[in-house]
This record gives sequence, structure tokens and C-alpha cells, in this order.
Amino acid sequence: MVQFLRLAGARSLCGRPVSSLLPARRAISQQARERVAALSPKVREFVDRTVRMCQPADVHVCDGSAAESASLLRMMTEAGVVEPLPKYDNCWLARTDPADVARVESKTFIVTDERRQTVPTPRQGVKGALGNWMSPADLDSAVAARFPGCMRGRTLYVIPFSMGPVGSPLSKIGIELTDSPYVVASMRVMTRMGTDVLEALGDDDFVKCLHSVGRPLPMKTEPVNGWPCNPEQTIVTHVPARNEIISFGSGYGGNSLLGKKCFALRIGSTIARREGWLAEHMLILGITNPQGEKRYIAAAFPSACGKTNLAMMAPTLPGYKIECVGDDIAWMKFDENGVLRAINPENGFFGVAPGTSSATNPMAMATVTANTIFTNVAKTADGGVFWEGLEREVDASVGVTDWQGRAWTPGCGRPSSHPNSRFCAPAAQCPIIDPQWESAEGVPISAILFGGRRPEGVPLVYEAFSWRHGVLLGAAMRSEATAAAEHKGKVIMNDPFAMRPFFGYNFGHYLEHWLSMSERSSPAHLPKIFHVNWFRKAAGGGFLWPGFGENSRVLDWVLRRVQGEPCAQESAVGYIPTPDALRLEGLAEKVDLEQLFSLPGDFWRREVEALETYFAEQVGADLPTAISEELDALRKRVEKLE
Ligand code: OXD
Ligand code: MN
Repeated sequence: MVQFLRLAGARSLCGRPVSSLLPARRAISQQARERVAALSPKVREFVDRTVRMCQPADVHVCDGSAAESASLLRMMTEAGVVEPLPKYDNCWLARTDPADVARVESKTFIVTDERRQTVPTPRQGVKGALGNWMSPADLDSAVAARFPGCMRGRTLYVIPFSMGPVGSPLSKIGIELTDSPYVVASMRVMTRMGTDVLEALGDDDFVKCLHSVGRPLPMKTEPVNGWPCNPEQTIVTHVPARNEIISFGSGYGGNSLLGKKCFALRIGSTIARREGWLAEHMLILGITNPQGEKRYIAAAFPSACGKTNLAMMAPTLPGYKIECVGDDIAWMKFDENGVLRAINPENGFFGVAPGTSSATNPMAMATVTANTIFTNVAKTADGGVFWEGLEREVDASVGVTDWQGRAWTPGCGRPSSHPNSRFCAPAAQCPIIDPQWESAEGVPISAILFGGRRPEGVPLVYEAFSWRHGVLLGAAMRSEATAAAEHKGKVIMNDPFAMRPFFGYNFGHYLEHWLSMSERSSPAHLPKIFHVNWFRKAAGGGFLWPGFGENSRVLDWVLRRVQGEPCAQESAVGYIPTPDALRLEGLAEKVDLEQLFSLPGDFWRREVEALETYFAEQVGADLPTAISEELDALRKRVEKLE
């Protein structure tokens, strides 16, 4: 069993009892003590243990109010951590240390007694690529080497937060303890946070989230851009058996806003497995057809593949309406009638800024003009933001300062913004937020889409033959790498279910869990599963499909399939649209349907071989038989392709 936070009582460091390293208790203000004393015994115990170990100068229990957030932002402005963006309403810019700009997958671990609980055993000589395991003993050492005294001179913030609407039976509560006011301000946007969460929690258990930037005061060296972090010591760990997350050294995104990837996906997937539901890296959108019929769709794409754009799409197909429930994460559970119900556990969008514009995503642009924290984007001299993609809508002649604080001019040879720069904006501000986005019982899901960036061979859309085949489509997802993590270049990577960086447990067991889900539903209610690819390229290099709002044409076909229209024909990979089924009227340019849906035999035989190798090397004995059988069936079908 992991003994996280046991240090203060029992251990010794460098031969000295830990108690001799503790700060004088009087360092914590009386007011803070009273607020901590008012917490539930379980929360208080978590705070007390952390205070003893991390030795902050003060403790602040967050109430989640606008006044609290304003005062933190004022304080960060004075400290040079953020600056206001006067062109907008209550918007802020943070610049990080360039060494702390993305999730750190190589330093992210799941802690279980047995390695196999976390990851399948890869074939001998092959490096496992489905997560990183750490033993409880190694976690204890990692904590002991990093946390004692790590918050000296800083304030420890207690953030009570709910993933999902407060009080929904599908929601879960966490407490994040952090020494970063940037994290507090961002968590207020990304989660429901504050006093009402503590009230809803009562004496119950919660997910324990501990975060430190790892730079006690006084700092030995000046932080870069005023952004304290400790990249050499960065580590992001999860302990499913104890519902705990422990993160050190990074102040950025998924490494520090612990409700998002760490809780909602990694710990979330382990809770979901225990409780019989699904925690997925999926957007949720509502779509209404010209007849006024509304359905909800969930879709999984790897990071930075346009999830936010699809979730807020402006459909070009007349009469269609899209409304957004969420752009990144879905928690889904079959109800007593076998209907899959989904909530977005988040409260905001932490979207990739570059590429977002009024042309690609006008709804996101409208969302980010108030109450938004931007990180690592460029700033214009008139107090606005700029990034790659805004060339036509922002007057760069007023002068631009890049994400590292240097003067920037168009064509100077370097990007103005970091490719993984972000906006962090309240979801409620999205002009097309779905009226049901906070529904306690969740919205009913009719279809699930899997997809990725596949320049070659993969058709625009195809439908799984069955739930089991659909699980293979998720397992077989591959995509070009993106800037959201530390990978370089444009290699095609396996990213099953877009969850490769986010599995909280053994991927083979995750597949079993997905396969078992069909037993909780009936053919009338089980969502249909599809694979989409907006990114196929012609031999000459251009995209074969215009994407963005035109993707409504694909969703139209998906909806018609959900409604049972016979507008599909069998192919080697799944059902594809019959020749005239895809509605193409009004498209600005003619689309080459033949190329878009072609199934080159060589490509697909290589694809199946690559998948067989991947599963054999990475999943081995943990691969469910049903998935090998589905892959076998696919191999037989593609053998016949020309
Ligand atoms: C994200 C990601 O930040 O998937 O949403 O990386
Ligand atoms: Mn994501």
C-alpha cells in the first residue's frame, strides 16, 4: 500500500527526523487555521498532512468566488506572472518557462502493486508504449525526494472542485492542494470549484490531488518569465487504489490542472471500470437536423486533431444546428433503459490556440473574449492576443510581442505563439453551448466516432459492423503526432481510443471493459460506432476533403444511419455511404469521392500487419480474444482488395 504523505509523522530524511524540518506552526495565519478547522475531517486530514510535509507559509481555502479570482490575478500581475489584456473583458496572458510547455508523458506514471495492473507486458526487447508503471516503493522515494519543504514561503491553496455538475449522480469531487495561484485561477474556469462543492461533499471521500511547482522560496535562481517550475524533477503520478494524484515540478496544463487528464481520464477510467461506466477522451455535441430531430454524438480524436472545432462546428449543410456539450472529455454510463448517458465533467475549454480563428471556429473565438486565461500566445500592442491563424483578423502592424516576450514581425522566421499555447475559457460563454450541457442525468448518446489524422488510405467515414467491431476501430486508432505532448515530428502513432497517454489501467483490461459494455444495452439503444478521417490527402498533397463546417455532411450520414436509413454498403473495413448517400450539394469545390473512399489493398494489408505487430508487441496476452478475432476477420477481408 502506498504510504503517500506519511513522511511527516514517521520518516527521517538525511538522518534527521522529519519533524525537525517542519516550519513553526505559527507561520500559518489564524484565519487560515480557522478555515482549515471548518473543513470535513477527511479534507482536514489531507490538508494537515500536506502542510506538515510541504511546509507552506500560509493556507488558503478557496471559496471559488469572482472576488477571490480577481484578487489572485491582481497578485499575479504584481508578481509578473500574468498580465491583463485590456482589449477584452477580464482576460489575462501568462508566459511560461519555455521548459514547461506541454504534458510530459515520459514523466507520467500509474502506481499499482503489480506492473501488469497498469500496463500489458510488451514483447521482450520492445519498449512498452501504453503508459508508465511505478511501484508504491518508488513513489514513496520520489515523494520523499521532492515534497518535504517544497512549498516553503508559498501559500498552499485548497481547491474543492467537482468534475461534472455539482450534485449530479454522474459527478465526482476532488480536492486539489497546490502552491500555484495560476492553477487556482485556471481550475476555477475548468471545474466547478468552491464552497458549494465542500457542502456537496459533506464527509464523503474524494479524489486527493497534490500539486507543487517545486520551487520553494527564496528561489536559488530567477524563474524564467516569472514562471516557477522544476523541469528536472517533474513527475506526474496517479494511485488508483487510493484515488490519489501527486504532481511535482510543472505548472502547465494537464500536469497541474489535475481535474483534467489526471482525474477525469486516468483516475476516472479506473473508477469507471470499478463502477461499470466509461471515462473517455471524447467531445460531446448535440446535432439537430432540418426536421428538428436532435441527437447527441461523442467523438474521440487524439490531442490537437480538431475536437474543439468539431464540438463547436458551424454546419454548412442548410437546416442543421450543432450545439456543444463538451470538447475534450466524456463520462458515459448506460442507464436502466440501456441508453448511454454522457456528461462533460469539465466546466471550461482548455483549447489549443494556434489554428483557431473566425474562419475555423468562430464559436471558440466568441467564447474567449471574456474571463479567459491565455498561456504562451503572442500579445498585440493594443492589448489583444495573436497567434498563427489570426493573420487575417488581427492588425499585426500595431506591434506584436511573441510568447517569449520578444518583438515579433510577420515573416520573421519563428512562430509568434507556442504550438501548444492555450486558451482557458468558461464553457458557459460558448454561444452554442447546449441547453442540456449541465443536465444531471447526462445527454443520450446515439453514435460514437473514432478518428485521427490519416493522410493516406483511410476513408472519410465508415461504420462498424457491430459493437465488437467498433471496439476494434477504437483500438486500431492511429494518428500523426501533435504538439500537445513532447513528441517531435509528424510520425504516425498508435493512439487507441485517443487514450494512449491517459489510460489509468492495463489497455487489455480496458478493451475487455469496452467489450462488456454492450451487455448493458440492447440493439435498439446501443450507439453505433463510426471511424472518420478529415485529413486524407491526394497524391499531390492537398486535402481531399474540405473539413470544418463541411463535416456536417458526414454527420448527416451518421444520423441517417442511426435512424436506420439503408444508405450504406458493405466494404472491407465497414459500411461506407452508397454512391449518392453523402450530401454534396453546395460544396464550393468538387470532391473526388472515388479517392476519398478508395481502399488501396497494399495500404490496408500493411495497416493490418502493423496492427497485428502492435497488438502482439504491446498488448500480448492481455489482448481480448474478441479483438484478435475481429482483426483476423479484417485481415481476411482486406486480402481480397486490389
Ligand atoms: C488536451 C490534450 O490538452 O489532449 O486536451 O492534450
Ligand atoms: Mn484532450
